[in-house]
Amino acid sequence: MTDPLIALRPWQAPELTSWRRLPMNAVDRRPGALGLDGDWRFHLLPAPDAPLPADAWTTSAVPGVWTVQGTDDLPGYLNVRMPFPQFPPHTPDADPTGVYEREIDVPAEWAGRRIVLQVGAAESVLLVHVDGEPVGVSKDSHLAAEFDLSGTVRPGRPSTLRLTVVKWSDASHIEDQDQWWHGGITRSVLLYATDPLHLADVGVRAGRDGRLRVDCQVRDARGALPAGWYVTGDLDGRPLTQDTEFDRANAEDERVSGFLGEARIETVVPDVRTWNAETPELYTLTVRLHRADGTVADTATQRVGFRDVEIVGRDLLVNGERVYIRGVNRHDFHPLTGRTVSREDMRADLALLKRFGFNAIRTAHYPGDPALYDLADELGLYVVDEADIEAHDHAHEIADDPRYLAAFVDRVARMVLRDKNHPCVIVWSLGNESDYGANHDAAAGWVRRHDPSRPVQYEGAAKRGWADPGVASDIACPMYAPLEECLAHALSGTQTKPLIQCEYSHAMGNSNGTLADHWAAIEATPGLQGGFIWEFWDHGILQRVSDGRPAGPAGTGLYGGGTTAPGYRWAYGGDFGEADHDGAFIADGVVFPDRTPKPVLFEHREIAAPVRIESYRHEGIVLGNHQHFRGLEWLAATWELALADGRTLTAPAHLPALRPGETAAVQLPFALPDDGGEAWLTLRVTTAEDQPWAPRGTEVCSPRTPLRPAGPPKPTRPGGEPVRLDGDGLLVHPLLTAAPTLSLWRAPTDNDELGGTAPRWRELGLDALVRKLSSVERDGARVTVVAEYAAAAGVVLHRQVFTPFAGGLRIDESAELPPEFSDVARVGSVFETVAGLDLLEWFGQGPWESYPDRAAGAPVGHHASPVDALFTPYLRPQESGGRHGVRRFTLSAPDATGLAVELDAPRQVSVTRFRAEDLTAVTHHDQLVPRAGCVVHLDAAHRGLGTASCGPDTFAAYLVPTGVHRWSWTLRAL
Ligand code: IPT
Repeated sequence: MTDPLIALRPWQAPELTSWRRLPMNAVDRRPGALGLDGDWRFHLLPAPDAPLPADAWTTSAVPGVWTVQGTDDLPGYLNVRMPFPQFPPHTPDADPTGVYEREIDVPAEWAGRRIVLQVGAAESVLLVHVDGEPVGVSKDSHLAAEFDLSGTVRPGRPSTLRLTVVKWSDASHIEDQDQWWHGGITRSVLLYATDPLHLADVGVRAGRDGRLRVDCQVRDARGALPAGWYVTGDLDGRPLTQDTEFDRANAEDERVSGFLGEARIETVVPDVRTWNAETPELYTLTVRLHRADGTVADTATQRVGFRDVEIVGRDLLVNGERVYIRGVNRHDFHPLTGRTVSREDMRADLALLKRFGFNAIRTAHYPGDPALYDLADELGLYVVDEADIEAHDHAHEIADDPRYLAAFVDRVARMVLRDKNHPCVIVWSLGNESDYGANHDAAAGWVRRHDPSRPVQYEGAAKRGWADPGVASDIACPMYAPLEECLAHALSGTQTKPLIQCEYSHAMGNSNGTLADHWAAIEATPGLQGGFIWEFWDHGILQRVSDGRPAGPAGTGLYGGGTTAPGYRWAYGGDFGEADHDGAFIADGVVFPDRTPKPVLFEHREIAAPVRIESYRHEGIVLGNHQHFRGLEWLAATWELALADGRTLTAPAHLPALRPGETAAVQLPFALPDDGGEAWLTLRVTTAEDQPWAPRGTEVCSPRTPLRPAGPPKPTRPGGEPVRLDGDGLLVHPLLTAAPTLSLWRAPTDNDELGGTAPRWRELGLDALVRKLSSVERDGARVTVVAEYAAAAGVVLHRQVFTPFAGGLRIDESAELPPEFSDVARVGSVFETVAGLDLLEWFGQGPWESYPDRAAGAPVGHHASPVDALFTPYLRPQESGGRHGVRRFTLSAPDATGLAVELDAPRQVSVTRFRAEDLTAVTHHDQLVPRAGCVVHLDAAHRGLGTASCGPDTFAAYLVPTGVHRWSWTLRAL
């Protein structure tokens, strides 16, 4: 006989969102539950209705996705386009279907109890059977599905539980998020038991005025509620009782026939400690459901944060404060499991975000694991909770398709029902990139009735016009809007909603240019309140190069510091043989796949600095507290003074007692030496005590200010070795293996490629400059070499004047860029050194990578790094490793021999093992072969990074102008 669940073909029935699934609720049943995670019997069918062979079982780890567990159904990456051509709600016949089976031993003492199966998440359709009997169906891949097994399993006896997971379904069309496609059970499976009389849901409202309201939904699995039940509770040990006023009103209400099973607890907590992202104060609430005889039938425990969220005018307020939203979009991702993320991993994600100054996440583009919200409550992060709806490829059809109406409302409602008690959740999001239609308004209507305490946002609605996004959005939340448009809106006088970009500053490859400019504008412009960087992860899956397979969970320990062990690589789109894919667009996060921070995080940390140097005047340094809720007492600090003579002086700093928004002048602890040299003051700010997200002593920010600009360069004494040139007029120098030549090009970043700049560079021929010597003139010891660099677009004239001095050589260069050479990558010199010079020490910005439009996070000081550690291993090799504002540097061998370079002005410098063409010749970091010597670039001008892979390019101020560029430097042997 055909299985009725299969006969129903629920994978092609969008109207059917579930069958016999229990309503979603906010009661945490994890404590005391029977975990069913571990190895399950597994078989992968080619289609849901294919016959299941009796043998041929393998095993599969639950939770996990079979796409990284050794099956032939591998991960695939497509952003917008669906991986199959069928229109919604249709799916391909070939539809991988995982059948998971295991025995469950239901404890004998559960006899008479209500027994519930919870499947944490399965993508995309879940069919449940027990002992061959159909139990239920669920869709909505990132929320749990619960089924009542009370009548089906027999306590004390084993039963066979089968979970069938169908990969492609009508639901896939609304789960078309920009991430890998997988199949499997991605969150924990568990079984729990309650008394038949139970808390079906508990809803908590807790405001900053200390008001607490707890609404309990009470049900009895046997049907009618028994007489005499009641609830009690306690909040951090303070007893709470049922609100009799509410009972009376309920009983007198003619609309209510009999007593529906509602009870309320209401109280006011005096002197309440409010919750916010800076001081996430939590209370523990326990709610007990009693039988008439006073015995406890059910208990629910949860943490409560007292806080308000409201929109007043065009401001989003948390506890009355207009907080900046320093957010990031976070997906569920892990380089080994694909999608399954442990609680420890989630904690590490969020702790890292806190350490780098973030205070918000958007759960792009579906609700996270329940543990994520517990952690955000605890660590202090605002959450925009997003429903699992992205109809991207067929957005327009689906947003108004009544067949999908139930799914939209169901997904949004289930998220709200589950997460409503978390103080961290400050906004509900109706989903992502699904156009805008009646289905959205229906879902918005449900939320507004059920939870009027939080705003709703939906980017697609805001597309209608930021001033009036309609019923589906209380926030103007565009994505990748150019800053000037945001500013124009905020200054237009027509703005009615807070403007908080749901996605901005696309972090693909070497990116996030102009982030500091965005924040300068946000902090200066009422109506602009922040945004969410796209995105947290580079979704590179650890892949064995030999057979192209995902390493899977066995790959633990095969990566670190952003790169992989030899023989492995970070796979991106196309690496699993997908016929159609979107390449490295999946690698667009602020962390590497192993959560190693990319340089942008240091930039962000500084932009978000809680304490800042407002100004430096003769009377001293003015410090300001830029937080919203707390003082500076949780911070410790040290002054650091970097001097041009090579010294760095330090002194303890005493942070003044400042309330949010306050400033105070403090005395400068140093006297400046009277050599007239450049001097930079940095305040190193660290955590004074252990924080839940960072140990004591963790750097929080390092605001800085110049105290004295650079003086004129020291005169050089004439003399030195005569200049040696080869027949092409190229410098011959014992420390260089390649003479300094003109460089106008860089290995294109993802922004350069996808934003169209790099294709234009190739048209101009900048990647294939041909040098031709024009003239060599000698004037005493001084030699002038003029060369032409020919590209398809024309010719650039390059002049080098070599002047030897005692102990070194001075090189004055100029390059004249005709108008055809507009917007090039760089103008500067490139040369290569002998092998063995493996340590770079520099005076300039650092220690991390910085570029002209991403240099706010790198203080000026004396820095040192092994050359190999300077390079950032972006997944698709590209321009990397630059340091901005370098005044001078040495490159040395362990025996202290080497070379020293002094620049005429702070310049962009990079020292790596790779020529630009080495980087462009490969597609993955594992294919790079480091050169023995160093490739050194000194740039008179270097183009900003921008974010044009998805969003605005850099600003005009960061482009390389045409015309004449001049730069000078000296080269000495150490
Ligand atoms: C936007 C998506 O919302 C996000 O999921 C991701 O794809 C991002 O872009 C780019 O990485 S949608 C895009 C069409 C602007």
